[in-house]
Amino acid sequence: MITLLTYPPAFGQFSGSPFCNKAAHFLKLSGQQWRRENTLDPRMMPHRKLPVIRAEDQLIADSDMIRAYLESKGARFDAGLSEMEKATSRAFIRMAEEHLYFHILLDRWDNDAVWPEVRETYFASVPQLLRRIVANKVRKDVLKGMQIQGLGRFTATQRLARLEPDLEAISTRLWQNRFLFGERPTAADASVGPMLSAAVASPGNTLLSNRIQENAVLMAYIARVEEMLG
Ligand SMILES: N[C@@H](CCC(=O)N[C@@H](CS)C(=O)NCC(=O)O)C(=O)O
Repeated sequence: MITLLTYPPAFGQFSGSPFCNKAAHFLKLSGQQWRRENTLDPRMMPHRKLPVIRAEDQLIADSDMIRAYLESKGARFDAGLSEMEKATSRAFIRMAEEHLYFHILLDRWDNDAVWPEVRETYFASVPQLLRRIVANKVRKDVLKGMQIQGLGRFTATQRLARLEPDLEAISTRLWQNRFLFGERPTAADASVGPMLSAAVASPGNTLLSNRIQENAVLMAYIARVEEMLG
């Protein structure tokens, strides 16, 4: 039995982390037997991040490495896709995980209006007396990281403008398909779906969450991908 080490449910989602939600999608699609184990503390994990799976007495970190492990056990997430589609799929995955994700991070960590809710959710395991001190230090580090990454220097309006072509690219693929590459979910859906869904689930209303919520195609797609998690 595979164990998914994941952050607990948050903001109405399987987990507060879209990467943990992605890993759960892959596990579900793989047909393997698995269970979840919740933790809020990733410090003992190989990359000090989650998700991680425990399988055959090994810890496997990183959602892409979890995907590779499941594929090594026979899962075929992209069965039926052409080489050209697989290449496009890879680009959509990177767009979701290396761009959209950082906007979600900023919507959660760089927004004073929702920070108390984010803090109390993410740091619930830290004793109350220390919680604000620990959370504020981590917040400072996260926001410094976003300054270095670059998106932390954009205004909210500039960020939305930068996201717009990505959201349009996703919608374009969905005009005629239930999922990004056809009638059934593939690897790209396990990545793009949870990112869009996490953007909408973030506490408060952000320009990004409003933009997605106003788009019927994206909202129907999020619902379809979420249905897969059951
Ligand atoms: N590339 C990793 C990203 C995982 C990731 O960024 N996890 C975040 C939560 S969404 C985390 O555990 N962050 C804790 C930290 O950086 O201290 C994957 O695909 O699994």
